[in-house]
Order: sequence, then structure tokens, then C-alpha cells
Amino acid sequence: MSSSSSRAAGPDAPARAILVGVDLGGRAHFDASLDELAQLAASAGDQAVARVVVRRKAPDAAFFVGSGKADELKDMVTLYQAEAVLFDQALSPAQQRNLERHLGVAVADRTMLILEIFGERAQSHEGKLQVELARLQYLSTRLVRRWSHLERQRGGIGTRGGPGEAQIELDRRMIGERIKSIKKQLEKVKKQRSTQRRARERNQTFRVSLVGYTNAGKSTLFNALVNADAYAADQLFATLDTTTRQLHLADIERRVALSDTVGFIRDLPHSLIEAFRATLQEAADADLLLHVVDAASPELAEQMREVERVLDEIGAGAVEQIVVFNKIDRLDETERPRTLADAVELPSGRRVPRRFVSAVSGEGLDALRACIAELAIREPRADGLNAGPGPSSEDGPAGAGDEGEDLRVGTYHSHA
Ligand SMILES: Nc1nc2c(ncn2[C@@H]2O[C@H](COP(=O)(O)OP(=O)(O)OP(=O)(O)O)[C@@H](O)[C@H]2O)c(=O)[nH]1
Ligand SMILES: [Mg+2]
Repeated sequence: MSSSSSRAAGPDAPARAILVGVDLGGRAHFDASLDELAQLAASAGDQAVARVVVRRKAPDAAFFVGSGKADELKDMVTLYQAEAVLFDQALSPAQQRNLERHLGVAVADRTMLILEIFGERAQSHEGKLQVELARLQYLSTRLVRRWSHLERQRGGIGTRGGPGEAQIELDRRMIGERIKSIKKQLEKVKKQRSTQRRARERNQTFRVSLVGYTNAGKSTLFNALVNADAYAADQLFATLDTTTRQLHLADIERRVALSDTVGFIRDLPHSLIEAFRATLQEAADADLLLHVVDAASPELAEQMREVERVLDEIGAGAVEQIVVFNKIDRLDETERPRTLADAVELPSGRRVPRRFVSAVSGEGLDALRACIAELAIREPRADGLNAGPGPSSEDGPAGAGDEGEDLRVGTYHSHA
């Protein structure tokens, strides 16, 4: 909400925001700490000044929270001199409007925050087009709903037409035109991409993509592995554009390319997944995914599930994977794994190698490189000439056979 015009402390000061989470009783994952919402707010340029958790059986149609809570929120807005109220769940257009009127400040939900962050971060031509597409698609659904709502009202008083309808029809048409034009431009970018891809295929390049929950450390790991300086920061969605570099692995005679990609998040707005399909496709087309996990996150299991879900959605669910537990330098002595290399079962039941690393200290990176090299050597080349002798085939992927049976380590027992 950093673009809000009615801020008290100048355009660069963070807007003071109250965070609201509504626990609807175990129907969906509920983050009682609201930490992720606070991070989203901070990444969008807001500062959380208070957090409110509300329990309800079902959302209220008018205010999402009950009218009593809405009054309490109004008092809090005054007390904390808040400039925005941010909801962890999706609000309907009507709820958002009603709340804004009632509270007298800007009201946004997760989806809006995520769209806003993406809008601020987009750098490349393609990234900007994708974000604009997502925003317009989001906006058009809101216009459509508002329009039908007005139509119902008009129906009640028996009139037809009117300035409201004309304006909305015009907005809708303009948005529709713009969506069409952006899609055409994106189509062109996509063609260029597939040309590049064919060139890479001719080179017999083995493609590795970093995927994972936002802020897991993908860009930091990318920099550590390829000696680059991709932007890494303690922000959600620091990376939006895909960056690719050659990854040099000792002892294997095969070109390996490593790509850093956009992070995933719980409830990623569908319009964004749609708009970023081409970018995400890069991940789906990789020969190997490094699924980077923040090993120090209390939400690690939920985050891994979410990443698997998005991977399935973009058709990358079956791509070879190494699970990389990053940030082990942040674990207490008692939480540290006994071994830095084991295997883990994905929700799909597939067993994949897992490596523990710290992208910051460099611990475990050699073992990770070795694991990548082993898989790259095995992958059959299109011309049928493999670069070198792989390990014998009977010990399963990445030598899982010599890693013992107790594959779950320390505190990961319940997560893995
Ligand atoms: N302590 C510690 N911090 C790390 C490690 N790896 C990354 N970080 C920190 O975690 C934060 C996020 O790192 P990024 O590399 O930007 O994460 P990302 O997965 O690329 O995030 P997005 O691009 O936003 O999805 C930064 O503050 C990093 O310094 C690690 O191994 N140890
Ligand atoms: Mg990144």
C-alpha cells in the first residue's frame, strides 16, 4: 500500500498497517502468528503496527468479520493511527468496499498485497507484461462483479442504462482490449523463449532450476553455486525474473545451466500463476529441480506442500528433484541433522535425495554439487552419448542405497 496517497509521514515512510487474520476453524491452513502477512506487508512497504486474530464459523457477507469486530477495528485504526488494514484472507469486492467505508482507511487482502509487490519488483519486459496481465485480470473480475451488483439495483427500481453502466462497460472494454494486447506481446516473448530453448537443447545442456517457497534462499544459493550476484534480500518475492548461468561441476563433461526463479507462496493468486505460466514453465522444462526449503522455518512442512502443489499445477510434478534444506546455520545444535545427505519422501510418495546446506556459510555445498553432477551424468543425452560413467544403476537415484534406512533426521521427523 506504499502507493497510497493519503499517508501522513511522506511518500517513503512505510504506511502503518493493522493486520487481521480470521480463523475459520481448520478448513484451510491458518497462520495464527500472521508473520507471513507481516512479511508481505513489509515487502509492499508497509509496517505492521498491530495484529488481530478473529475466530468465526463463517465469514460475514458484509464485513468478512462481524460488525462488532469491525467497530473494534475502527477504534484500533484511531488508536494506532493506522493508514491501512490488511487481511490475510481474500475479501470479496463488496467486503473490501464496505470495510473501507466503515474504517475510513485503505483495506487490502493478501492477493492485493502480492499483486502490489509483483508490480513493484517486475524488471524485465516480460515480467512487467505478466504483472500487468495479472492485475488486469484481477481487476476485470472485480468490475464484472460490481457491474452485476449495480444491474441488480437498477432492476429493483425499474430503470435501464445510466452513467454507471456506461462507464463500467467502457472500463471493461478497455481492460479487455489491453488484456488481449498484452497476451499477444507475451506470445511473442514465448516464441523467442522456445527458440532459445531449442538452441540449448542442441547444446545438450542439462538444465537445473531452483524452485521453492519465497525467501527460502534460492537466490543466495544461486549466487553461491555460480558465483553470481543475483538480488537476494529478506523480502518476499525479491526475485521475479528468471536468471540463468552456467554451473561448473568438477569432473563432469557436460554443460549444466542453473536458473533462479520466482518463489511460490500459499494462496498464490490464480491470476498470477496464469500470468507467470511462461516463467514458471522454465521450471517445468528443467531436467532437475532443486527444491530449496528454509530449514529454520516453523512453517516448513506447509511450505513444502505448497511448493509441491504449485509444481503439480504447472506440470512439473514429475521432474527429477533434489530437496535442499537451506539455512542450517540458523538451526540450534539440537536441531541439526546427523548427516548432511539423506533421502526424503515427497507427498506423492516419490523418494528423492535431500541435502542440507547453508548458502551463507557454504556448508554442504560440495555435497550438493556432487549430487547434481551424479544426476546430470545419468540423464540420457538426446544423442544417446552419455558424458561419463554413472554410478551403477542398482542403487537407485543418487545413491540412496548407502544412506541407510533412518532417513528422517532430528526435528524433521514430523515434517518429512
Ligand atoms: N542464515 C542464513 N540466511 C540465509 C541463507 N540463505 C539465504 N538466507 C537469507 O534469506 C533471505 C532470503 O534469501 P533469498 O536468496 O533472497 O531468497 P529467495 O528464495 O531467492 O527469495 P525470493 O526471491 O524472494 O523468493 C536473505 O535475507 C538471505 O540472506 C542461509 O543459508 N543462512
Ligand atoms: Mg530470489
